[in-house]
Amino acid sequence: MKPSRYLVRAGTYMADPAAHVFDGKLYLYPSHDIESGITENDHGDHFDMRDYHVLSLDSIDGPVTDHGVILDLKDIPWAGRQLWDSDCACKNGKYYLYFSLKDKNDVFHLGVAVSDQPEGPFIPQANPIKGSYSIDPCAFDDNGAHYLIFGGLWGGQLQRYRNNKAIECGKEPADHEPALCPKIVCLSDNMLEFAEAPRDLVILDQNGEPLKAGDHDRRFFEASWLHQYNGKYYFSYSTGDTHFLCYATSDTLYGPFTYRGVILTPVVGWTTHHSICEFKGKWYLFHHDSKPSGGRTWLRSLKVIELEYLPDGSIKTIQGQP
Ligand code: FUB
Repeated sequence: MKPSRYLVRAGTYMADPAAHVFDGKLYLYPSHDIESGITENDHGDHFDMRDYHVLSLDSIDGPVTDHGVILDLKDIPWAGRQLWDSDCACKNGKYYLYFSLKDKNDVFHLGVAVSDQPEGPFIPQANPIKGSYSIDPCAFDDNGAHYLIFGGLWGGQLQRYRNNKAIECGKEPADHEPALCPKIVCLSDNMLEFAEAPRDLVILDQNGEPLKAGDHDRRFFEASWLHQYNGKYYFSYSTGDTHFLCYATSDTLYGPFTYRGVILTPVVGWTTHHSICEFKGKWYLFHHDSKPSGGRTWLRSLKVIELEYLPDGSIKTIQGQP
């Protein structure tokens, strides 16, 4: 297997790559990291991104085309600050970019912007998606029915909600209590709204118990991704403060999912975020690290490496710092 490779030239910083194949081409929808001078803190204020680009590749080893800015903070009517992770879905020839953004009250919501082509430009809706909160939308197409999976702790504000309602005191549950879950929601026919109330995507341990909030090596933190392999649903995510990319599997879309293991051990940098995509008959992990920026966690670089499934459907662990 080939070693991982960086996808964007030195000095350009991008992260959180969401990979999709549209019309035979591979498209990446990353966050666009910048140096804005904000001091690093647990709220993630230093991730102060202001626009999105889209990248495309005709072959996995070939050149990467940067299609330039596809959506700018200044063009989003409800924008406060911080364009975090995004993802894209295609339905009936239109493309929908789902993104994480703080409103003018510094509260994260999910937004959507529409284009006639995968490389944009995307036109944002006037308001965030009604009922949306937190960050990191992953768009999943289940045979023509479209879903978002989302959520992220700490700076991603998921701890401020219970049962889809904002709570007075936004704390994580105690260590012995079930961990907060990522959310899954079906999208409306027009792709612009939630068609239902978001549900918990529950992750169980091998004994069938929900992972506990204190299980920092395995519990969900942020960076949701969902894909299907051999008829099973694979939900993968970051454990945040322990810096693993993990996965859990289920026979059904809404779960519950069962924890299966680590896909990627910690990389250089605090965050770890990814997507998994099949392209021309091979499976790949797209992710980022902060090695090229000398460990500056808010200046990340995109990488790709081939993913290996074992005969029992498990994923071979990749070393983040080989
Ligand atoms: O890029 C900003 C945030 O960092 C993302 O939304 C998180 O998943 C983490 O990668």
